[in-house]
Amino acid sequence: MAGFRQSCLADAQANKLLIMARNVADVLWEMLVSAGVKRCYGIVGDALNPVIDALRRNGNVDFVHVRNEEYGVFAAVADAYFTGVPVAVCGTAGPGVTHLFNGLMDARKERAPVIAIAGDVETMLMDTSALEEMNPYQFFQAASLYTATLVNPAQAQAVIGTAIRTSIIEKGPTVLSIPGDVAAAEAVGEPVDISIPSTPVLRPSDSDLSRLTNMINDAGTVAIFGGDGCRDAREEVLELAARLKAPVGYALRGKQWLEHDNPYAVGLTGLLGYGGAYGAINHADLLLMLGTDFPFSEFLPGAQVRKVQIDQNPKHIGRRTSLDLGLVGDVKATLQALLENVQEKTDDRFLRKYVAETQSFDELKGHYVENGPGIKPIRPEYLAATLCKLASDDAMFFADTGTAVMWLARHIKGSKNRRLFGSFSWASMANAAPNAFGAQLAYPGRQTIAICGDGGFTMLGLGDLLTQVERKTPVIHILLNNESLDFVSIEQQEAGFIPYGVGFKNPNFATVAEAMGAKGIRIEDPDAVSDGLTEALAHKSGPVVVDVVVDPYALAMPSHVPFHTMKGYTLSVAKQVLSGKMDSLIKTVEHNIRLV
Ligand SMILES: Cc1ncc(C[n+]2csc(CCOP(=O)(O)OP(=O)(O)O)c2C)c(N)n1
Ligand SMILES: [Mg+2]
Repeated sequence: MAGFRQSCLADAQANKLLIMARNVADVLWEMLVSAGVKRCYGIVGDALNPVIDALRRNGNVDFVHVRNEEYGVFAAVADAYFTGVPVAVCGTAGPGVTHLFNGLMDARKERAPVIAIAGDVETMLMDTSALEEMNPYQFFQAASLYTATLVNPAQAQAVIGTAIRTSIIEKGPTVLSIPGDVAAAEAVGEPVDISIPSTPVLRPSDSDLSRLTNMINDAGTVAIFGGDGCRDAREEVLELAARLKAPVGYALRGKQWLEHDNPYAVGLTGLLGYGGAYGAINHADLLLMLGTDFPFSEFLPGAQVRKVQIDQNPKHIGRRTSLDLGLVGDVKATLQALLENVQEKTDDRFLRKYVAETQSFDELKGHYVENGPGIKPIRPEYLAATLCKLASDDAMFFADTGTAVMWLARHIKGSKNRRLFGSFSWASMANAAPNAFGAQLAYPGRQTIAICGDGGFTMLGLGDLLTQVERKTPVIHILLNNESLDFVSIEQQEAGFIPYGVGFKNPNFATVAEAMGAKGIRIEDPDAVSDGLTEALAHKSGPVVVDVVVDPYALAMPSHVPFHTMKGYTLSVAKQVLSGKMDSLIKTVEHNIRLV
């Protein structure tokens, strides 16, 4: 009996040792989980096999097997951006790793905490130009905030910890390159818990704040222009606008935080612009640019308007336009401090003028919406406005780079709980479907809508529709089927080129979707738009593809071409529209564009 007990004890001891023996990959997942990681999107293979085996044994991370690593990264970007919690992605040595790059650039631009695990060749093969070998430092230099290669198990805690902390605190992608032999090697030391500080409060010095207070108090009229940096500062921006009787314009990335339920909102400026924002910004005595790195300097005023910029990133200060004052600080903390001293203004004529201009612009914007039911092929403006009306109040909308962004900017209205997202700063095609997939995994059951280009959807979305079918994610894909890279086609025409390399033939995507196991709906007639969208929005048991045959000649007003490609014409059109001359332009452009 005693002997039996002894042998049981010895077995237990051995088991304990077995349980306790960790490899480096175990340490990796334990640390990632302690930092909040719940999902890892990617594709397995060679160097990653021990990493994925440790993930399986860990049991706390959902491995989201996608068909293309790039799809996984775009999903992770939306997931991480909205939850604020880090998300892992993985790809294996060489070609699997290179598929991560485009999405990681997007994570960098959108400031999403994405941690990439890049499989690497065994250490004995390093720097021998081995099969699938690639230098991660060189390759990821542009995208990653921190890149490390694990060559020794003793590095793990320090290096993994740095990758996690950098990604969360600096908000962006980091890369851990892990050779298969190091991932499988026995760990040195225990995993360490990651302690993440909450975001520190950053505000300008008292003397700078008092300079700003004086500038504001001295100004007759003030306009506000906000970007993504206003994400947590909506309340303060509105309070400041109320105090100063200041119209509030925004960049595309500020729209979802500042537009809804805001009596001071005056729309968007830039090539996608609408409303009184352009006029307000260019005619105020003082412009306050808050948390924005808006890249189109041509739409910002010259020396006739005094300009102040507040941003927590010092690199953003003064790089788009000359400033009278540039301050480094969070918008929220800075405005809270400012509101203690800034005086109330009583004259609200400036505000009322641009709010009224915004309202009348809304009517002009409605041209193709109201006439939509009678126009075939379907006008995308009508499609987007109908979608906006039918979608739920907490829907999350994602738009592909292409004309989808224009319709999102113009015709999808935000609300307190609605979210609008895209590859707004990196401007990659094909982001919307994966973005929506990632959001659906982060917020199961919430209405997630991807407005996709047909170019974008066939570039990346189609293959991974299979992933969505398997996962039964109820993402609503609205396809702008225009058999064209329409955005580029318009770009070419407006720059005086003959459209070339932009046309292609599509199948019936509803049939394709059905064949893949998704729900498919085809809409060809304008009077089927409302019913088709209603049916799609009600579908909860898996992905749905709504194939909408839309007018490829639809033009955004004002135009939307990057400034440097357009020799002044588009800028002039944009500025005319933003100055209230839209109806005559609709006619002019409509006629001219069809002549090309
Ligand atoms: C990966 C990538 N390739 C090329 C481009 C250049 N580009 C921007 S929009 C666009 C056309 C998009 O076409 P589609 O998805 O069909 O949308 P549409 O404009 O027709 O609605 C292209 C080629 C890009 N931004 N990203
Ligand atoms: Mg297209």
